[in-house]
Amino acid sequence: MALTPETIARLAEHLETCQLEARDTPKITDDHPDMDWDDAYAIQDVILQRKLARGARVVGLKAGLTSHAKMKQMGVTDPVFGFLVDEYTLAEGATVNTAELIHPKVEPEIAFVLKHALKGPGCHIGAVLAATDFVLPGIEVIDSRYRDFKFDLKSVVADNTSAARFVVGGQAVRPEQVDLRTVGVVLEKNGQPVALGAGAAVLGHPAAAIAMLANHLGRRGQEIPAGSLILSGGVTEAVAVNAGDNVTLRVQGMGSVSLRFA
Ligand code: OOG
Ligand code: MG
Repeated sequence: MALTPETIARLAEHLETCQLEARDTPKITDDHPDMDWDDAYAIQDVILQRKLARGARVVGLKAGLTSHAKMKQMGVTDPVFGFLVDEYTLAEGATVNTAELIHPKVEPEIAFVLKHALKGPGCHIGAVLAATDFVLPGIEVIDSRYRDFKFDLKSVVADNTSAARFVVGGQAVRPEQVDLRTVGVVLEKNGQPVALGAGAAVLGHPAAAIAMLANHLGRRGQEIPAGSLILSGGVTEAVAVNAGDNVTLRVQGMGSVSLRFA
């Protein structure tokens, strides 16, 4: 670790305050260029501890930057992982108050719900599919706290991978009922398709993102608990949204899920 515990705590407070007050900030590596991966995940963890101390509940986990479309859009090369708490959860068809967000974007995702825990190292898509109870469509609303969504990987990890809101819905299906590589994904904004893809855009198979998360946690002596909901990462590039927009995600054989922005 390159940063002191005091600096980690101060950066966590800064980033969380930006989230809660919908204010942006330059990326934190500008002032801390020697920050390392452990520092970045430690800052994310302090943000989680701050939320838990206020009574938040962890409702799931997320993988991000798992598709080439997303990596290219953000100019980075590796996936990142974050947490989901109850304050991020939206009901199907909910209205998102954009005044609480800085510059929201939406992403089409496949969500996994596990019936068994997953533990790395050595976790692979076979183990993920065996541990999966069902998969369903999800829209993630990301909202980087960094000015103009300009960040590097360590900064975005510290910022809990831009997590802000998410919704899951549509039709939950068992993993053996769907080929998650060829499943078609259509994201519509105001009735027009704005991003299209197939599941294989996510690391060749969305379950590979879950395996990577299990292996990442395994290196830290942690596991993905049974019952977890996990977002496997945007299938396409993220799409900016504004007040007045309606967004619907349709996933082949898995129904649709929608959000409105006001
Ligand atoms: C980082 C979060 C990316 C995804 O699904 O790729 C993410 C960002 O692009 O701001 O959640
Ligand atoms: Mg995402």
